[in-house]
Amino acid sequence: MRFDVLTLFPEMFIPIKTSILGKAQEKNKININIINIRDFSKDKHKKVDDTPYGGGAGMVIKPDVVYDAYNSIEERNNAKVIYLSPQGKTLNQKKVESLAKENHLILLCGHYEGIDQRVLDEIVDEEISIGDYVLTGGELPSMVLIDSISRYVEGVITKDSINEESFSNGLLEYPQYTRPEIFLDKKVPEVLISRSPWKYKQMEKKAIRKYNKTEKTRFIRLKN
Ligand code: 21W
Repeated sequence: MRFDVLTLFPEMFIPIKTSILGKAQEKNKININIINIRDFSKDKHKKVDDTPYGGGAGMVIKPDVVYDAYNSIEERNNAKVIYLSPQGKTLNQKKVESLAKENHLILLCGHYEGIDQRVLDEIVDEEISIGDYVLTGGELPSMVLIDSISRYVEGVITKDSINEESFSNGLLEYPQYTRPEIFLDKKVPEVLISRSPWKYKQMEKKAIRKYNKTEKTRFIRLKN
């Protein structure tokens, strides 16, 4: 999977060089290319925005600069262009899974009061939001997209980890325990130490049935 990110703040993407996404890039399972929109300004002061027609507060990113940044990406014809915007459709696991089937995604990050509509109409295929709260820009949302999609790319995480969450729709979780057996007078649930995987599976199945019926129980409760 290849990701090209168009942004005015390339330094914000340093974190995705680490951990699982860092490893995935080293192993060439995913390729993340950050493009600084400002590099395509023709202005001597590297200006990328201007005041909005019709007035109002803030600035609008100029269409030609974004268009030139987009056109600098080679082999862009088979790529899907996603504009991260609060007006977009809210991301969910189903959407993540379907986007993971693409080969090449171009992620356009907005800022300020937005990007001139004409270049959006020209290059954007899809508009995505990550939830109903206001952020300062599309950078964190684009990293959320890269992170969630990359999990589905062959070789990034184990198949067990993907299946664990697909079977449960990502909503059903159970509490986890490790040593020590007693912490602050609290004992690990007996069923987990009694080495009775059968008994545990029964409880798990019961919890899943309950979850499917009510869609409320998101935690398997273990009795002590
Ligand atoms: C916040 C951009 C508010 C635009 C017309 C006139 C990307 C985001 C963002 C931001 C506005 C996402 C306006 C969840 C988010 C993002 C920055 C409103 C004002 N329009 N998902 N004035 N939340 N946020 N524009 O904030 O770019 S995906």
